[in-house]
Amino acid sequence: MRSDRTFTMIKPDAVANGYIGDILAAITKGGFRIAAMKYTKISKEQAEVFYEVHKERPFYGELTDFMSSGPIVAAILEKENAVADFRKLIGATNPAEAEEGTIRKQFAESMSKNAVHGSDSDENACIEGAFHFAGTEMF
Ligand code: IDP
Repeated sequence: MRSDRTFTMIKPDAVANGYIGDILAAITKGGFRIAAMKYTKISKEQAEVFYEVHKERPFYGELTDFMSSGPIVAAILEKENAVADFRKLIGATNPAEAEEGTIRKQFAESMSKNAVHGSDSDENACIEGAFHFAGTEMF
């Protein structure tokens, strides 16, 4: 995947709370073009693979249970400087510390149920995008 793309998920809490439309609007207003998108659900096993880097962290079980607990929206987003600009748009991991106007400040419930995922590097954006999408599903 190119360096002008990042990967996101609207997490199960935000989907259950009815925020898909609001979050997609914020993403579009933030200047991102949707290159790929799907409404889907991941299994506990898939969540464990996706979040393998956090395997040793105390919240790994909670995180993978949560991410497999309900449907998500997965998407690949395109914009110059996509990874860094999207991390700025979503705000800090803990919504209590996120800046006003950020997606997590507006829509997240807690540190674990924090509404959205955003890749933290070009390399991870590429790996995470390929986890969810075939080349023929990216436009
Ligand atoms: P990020 O999503 O802002 O990049 P990471 O540190 O990579 O944050 O953590 C991945 C995800 O794991 C977070 O988005 C959040 O859902 C969850 N998480 C992180 N820290 C905690 C914690 O201390 N307790 C529970 N869940 C956490």
